[in-house]
Amino acid sequence: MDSSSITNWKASSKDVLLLCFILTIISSSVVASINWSTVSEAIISCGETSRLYQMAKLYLYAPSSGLYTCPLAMTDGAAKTIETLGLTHPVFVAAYSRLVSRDPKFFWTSGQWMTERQGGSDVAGGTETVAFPQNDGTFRLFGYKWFSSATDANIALTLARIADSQGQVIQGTKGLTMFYLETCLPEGGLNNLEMVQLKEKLGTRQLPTAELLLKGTVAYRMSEAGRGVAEISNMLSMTRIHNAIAAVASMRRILNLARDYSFKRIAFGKLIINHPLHMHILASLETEVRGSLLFLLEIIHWLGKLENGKATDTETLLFRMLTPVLKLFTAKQAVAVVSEGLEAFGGQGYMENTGLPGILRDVQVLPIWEGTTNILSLDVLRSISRSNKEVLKAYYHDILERTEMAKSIEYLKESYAMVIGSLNTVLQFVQINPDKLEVAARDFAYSLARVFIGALLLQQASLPDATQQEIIVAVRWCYQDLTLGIGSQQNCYSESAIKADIDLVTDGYNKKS
Ligand code: UCC
Repeated sequence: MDSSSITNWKASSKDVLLLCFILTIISSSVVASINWSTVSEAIISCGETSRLYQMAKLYLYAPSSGLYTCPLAMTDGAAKTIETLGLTHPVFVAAYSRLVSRDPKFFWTSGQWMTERQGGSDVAGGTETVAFPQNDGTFRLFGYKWFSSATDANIALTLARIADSQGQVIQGTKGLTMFYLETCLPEGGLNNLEMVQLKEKLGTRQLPTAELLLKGTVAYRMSEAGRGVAEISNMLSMTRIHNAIAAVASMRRILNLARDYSFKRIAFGKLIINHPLHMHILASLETEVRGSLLFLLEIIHWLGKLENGKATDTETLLFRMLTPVLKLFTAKQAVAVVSEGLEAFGGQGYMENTGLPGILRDVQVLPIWEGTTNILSLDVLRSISRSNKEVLKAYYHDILERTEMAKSIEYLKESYAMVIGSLNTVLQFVQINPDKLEVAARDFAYSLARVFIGALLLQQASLPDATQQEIIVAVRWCYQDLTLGIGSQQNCYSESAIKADIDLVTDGYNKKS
């Protein structure tokens, strides 16, 4: 990225001060492998840690942003896509300069219009929008976009099928091409599109999401014809990381509120901070949040390294496999942690005037958009097969390396054994059961996440200056079943078990009605 990018900004003394502030706030939960003393130096040279700085700010901002982090995520993804594809057409160059601008008057945000009426996961099966080539090299798009978040964005990246001279299109993934469009025309007015209706959503209501009718919208081709899905994955990978930031930040917000409340609320004659059961639950949430934050920061660290040409082959492979794991794991965890967090307020957690229910409503979108849990679990399998399983070897060695020190520390030995035992179980499962991987994909992805977080926590707890709390968190994390019993429940994934699943789900259901 060049130095004008939002991700590789030029640091001012104010920025460095802000960074120190940020690091103070998150210092109890930083990634062990990051040498923080070099961070401010690296920022000034816009190096591999600039992504950490960007994401640390977003992490702090997200819970109070009124969902503005959603357009920021897509803007980041659009800039990254233009840059990765090396697009030099003046339209893209001009847009890029706006997307990465720090001048509010010049800055543009981007949307991402991928979902149509036929559905969102199976993009190739759902996309009906047709792009008609024009003599000036542009295209006119005709179609219906069913879920366009941050509809007030200045531009959008979208998918469509290019029509040939007879108006015919190619179906399936190979017929999809990625396009760039501006929502308003230079001369004013909407770009031949109609906002049919704003969506009524469970949460994220601060964020306008609309159904849009494209009626000849002027657009520019961004990808090679037929490479739309593959190329828009650049954007998806970024927005999935942003999704994880929102997830971890929401967990931290509710937990900090619950902790504060426990110092104010008196029940059964004492502050609830003094009730061991209540503390036990908050401590388990604290463990979840710290583990997730480490996972998030590690992925972001790799992202920065990748963008600066500093990532090793192992890190490149792991980044591809663990980005969907991060998204799916933290999103689901956010719903569970925020729900539990609300309970820590008793009835107040259910009252709209506390502002707490909105946090739960908002996090419920995180497992749904940007790839549902199942879709991302399958993406994990895709990344494994694309690498000929090399990524699993990388994962194995990475975990051995991270946990090396813990092996010989007396109070971490048991946790170390848990992580390594679980690691072996997960990898053996892949070797022994290639035919069961699809149905087990979600359990498998969770196991990858839990084992990896265990390794990160152990790595942190092994450092000479590890705090008592970091050691406690590592031990607690590793005490749980990190593999969800994947090794012992192979029968749950067999063909007869799949049939039994259908029988169970359809039991009592009248298929004819
Ligand atoms: O929901 C939305 C609302 C926007 C709100 C924004 C919020 C931002 C976050 C805010 C934080 C606060 S937008 C819609 C989101 N939709 C999705 O995420 C789509 C979910 N579905 C999938 O991801 C599916 O796995 C599909 C669409 C990719 C599957 O499609 P296909 O056609 O079956 O895909 P293929 O054939 O497996 O892959 C086509 C190509 C392959 O490359 P080549 O052709 O070179 O072999 C794949 O390797 O795409 C490549 N590919 C990827 N590459 C697919 N997925 C990836 C990936 N994750 N990374 C790299």
